[in-house]
Amino acid sequence: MTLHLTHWGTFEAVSDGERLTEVRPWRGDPEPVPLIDNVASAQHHPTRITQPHVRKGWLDHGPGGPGRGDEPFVPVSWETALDLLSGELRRVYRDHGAEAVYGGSYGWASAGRFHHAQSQLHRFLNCLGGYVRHVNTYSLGTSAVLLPYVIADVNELQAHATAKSVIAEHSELVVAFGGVSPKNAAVSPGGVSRHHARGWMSAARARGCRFVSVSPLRDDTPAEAQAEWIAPRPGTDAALMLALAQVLDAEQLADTGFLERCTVGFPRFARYLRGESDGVVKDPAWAEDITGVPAARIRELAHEMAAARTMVTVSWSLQRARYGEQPLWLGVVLAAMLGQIGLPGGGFGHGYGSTAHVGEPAPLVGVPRLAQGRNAVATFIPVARIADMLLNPGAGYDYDGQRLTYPDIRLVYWCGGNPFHHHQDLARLREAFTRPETVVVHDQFWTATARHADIVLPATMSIERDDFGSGQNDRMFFPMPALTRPPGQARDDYEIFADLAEALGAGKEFTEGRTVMEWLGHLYGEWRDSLGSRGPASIPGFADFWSGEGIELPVASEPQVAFADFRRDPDRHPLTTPTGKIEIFSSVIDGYRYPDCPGHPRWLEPEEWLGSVSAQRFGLQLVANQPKSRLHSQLDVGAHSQSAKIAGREAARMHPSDAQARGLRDGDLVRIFNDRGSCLAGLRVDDAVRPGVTQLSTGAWYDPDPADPRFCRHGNPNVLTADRPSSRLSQGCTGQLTLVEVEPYRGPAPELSVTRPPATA
Ligand code: PGD
Repeated sequence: MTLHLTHWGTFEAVSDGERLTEVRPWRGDPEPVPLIDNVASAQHHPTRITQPHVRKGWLDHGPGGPGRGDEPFVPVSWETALDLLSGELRRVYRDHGAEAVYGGSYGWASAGRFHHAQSQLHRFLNCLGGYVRHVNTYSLGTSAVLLPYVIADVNELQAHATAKSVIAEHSELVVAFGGVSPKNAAVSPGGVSRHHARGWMSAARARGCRFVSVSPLRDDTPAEAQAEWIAPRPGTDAALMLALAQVLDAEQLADTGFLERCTVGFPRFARYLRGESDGVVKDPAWAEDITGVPAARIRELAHEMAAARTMVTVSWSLQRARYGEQPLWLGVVLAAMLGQIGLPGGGFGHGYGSTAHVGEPAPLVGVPRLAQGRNAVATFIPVARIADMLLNPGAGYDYDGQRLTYPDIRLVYWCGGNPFHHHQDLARLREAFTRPETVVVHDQFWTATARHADIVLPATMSIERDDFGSGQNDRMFFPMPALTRPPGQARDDYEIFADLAEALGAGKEFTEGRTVMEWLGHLYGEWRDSLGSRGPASIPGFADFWSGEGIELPVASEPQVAFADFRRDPDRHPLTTPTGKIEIFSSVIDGYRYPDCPGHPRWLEPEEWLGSVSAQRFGLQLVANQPKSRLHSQLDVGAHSQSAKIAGREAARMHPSDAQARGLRDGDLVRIFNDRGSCLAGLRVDDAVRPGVTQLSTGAWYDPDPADPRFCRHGNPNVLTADRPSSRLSQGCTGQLTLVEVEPYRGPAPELSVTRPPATA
């Protein structure tokens, strides 16, 4: 049995050299998840890319967009593919410069530090002169910009979140806006060794801690928490939070001492709460109209929060929405008003159910990583502005207090991500993808992104290459020796870039003359030397590490309580915000004069919610959340992912009352639609979904109808979502919430093409 790390867990496997013949969860994992079943079952699927391909029109007529996504591919040899690609890179860098190359290449790729796909791509492009990069993520694009103004850098906040063990021991009440989802807490970038998604909640519950889960989906918090379920209209959490704050303020339940000592701007915010600035008191009756949550329950909840050691936690999903800054900021404000920030089990958390690593003890030392070199290009985009950039070269836009200009991109290079999974309004993205002269993709599978490229190069899966890995805030550092040979002609991204770099005269700079194994030994050795006495008691040499079962990294002896130092002495331990305090009003943000993100949090009415005019035509709020049966779009053809489909389509859930009103039954094939697009899905009728809501997770591979790319035959919700930013401040992705309508799909179900490779010529 050999160990292997993935973003969704660690497994032990037996292989016959070509395939995994036995896979079982790592014995150290207390809560293993079935997602590991996707790996072996997907490896040799017909959609695996096993040879380089070039789009026929590109091969025949040279660079240019028309036909991308429609035309067949021509299988070519590695020699031809690398010749064509190195020639094209040479042309674009020579004629248009590095500013014309988009190498942002967002995506989770695979676990493994050395073969991390973006690091490889960025290092390669830096050797050629640089590239236009992206900033922030689809996960946390809004938080990353807002939180440094309000409380802390988002990465610091996550890495040093109050430990789950501290919550289990001290919290009396956990109010979870967006829930504490066990499916999301099963994954973490870089990998998970021991899952702890449920155990800490059972322990807290056994001690008498209560959980309140505020979400349109009951199962956003696991059964172990025995949570009270409060289901406001989706997208209205800010109104609910304002009303909770209003009760605390009006009934003198707010901790004025903490507000004075540790925050700035409460008086200005209080004028808004009290209706002094706009004539509207944000009381529970006001919030009931917006949220649908009874005013009496809001009032009581505010009392309960004030009377208990309360953790206010906000999921990442809440900020992945229009005006997503507001509920996030209000989570901090509520926690500040309760005055418990910095106390064990109290305060504010962000993402306990959004990824495995939040609330885990932070290792005291990092693990090795491959240096990416220096990017000579300063131009960047906020990650979710990809379609805007490709469609509007030279146009200006706002971001985080700056006025920026979109570059004129001629070549797009993607490695380790799937924009035709992760971006919103896929028909618009498809249009945007016709603009560059050349699109290059390395992937393991014929994802929709690969199908919308010109040059497609087959990459190895992590089980097919030698690497080592460790997840964020994870204590284990594992060797990851290859488990099987790669199928067909698939190659490591590293080898592909090494050959291209050689052809372009940058071979030595890229490889530094090392093979993969030499790199692993070199990086490990450097890391081991750099640690000195900070490392684990005895760190083995590379040979012993490679043949061993992983190293346990040291963590602090005391579990973390976020902001404890700051609370103790805010002057000696100031925050990194502009004033060093928690900012309830931000004069810097106020100074930007963005109507969609003013100087203190507010209720801002989104374009698409159940109270808006559009809801008369599209009466259901689509929640496009993270899938349970796979990570994002990865290994969608794998056995576990496929087992959750209905007649091969992604499953959409809906409350029985909504199904009945539309004449729908469990198992029906349905059409979900709005003005942007439509998709098929299989229906699950389920009272765990709030009435007025339908839930369709992301990640079904986009399968556009040849006659209408706005129609996805498979169930990708991003044909429906809007490509609208959270605000001009953060320009974050807002894929979580969209208005739709659902009807029975009449007529024969169209055949899926996405489970077959594309046509070849
Ligand atoms: P993945 O499916 O993980 O999605 O978007 P992301 O692009 O990260 O894509 C990774 C791709 O990399 C896959 O195609 C995989 O095959 C490929 N790959 C894996 N390993 C390697 C490798 O070693 N080399 C190469 N060359 N390729 C590799 C995820 C993004 O989606 C995220 S993080 C979030 S949080 C967003 N969430 C939402 C949402 O809530 N709602 C909507 N509507 N949309 C979202 N999109 C976002």
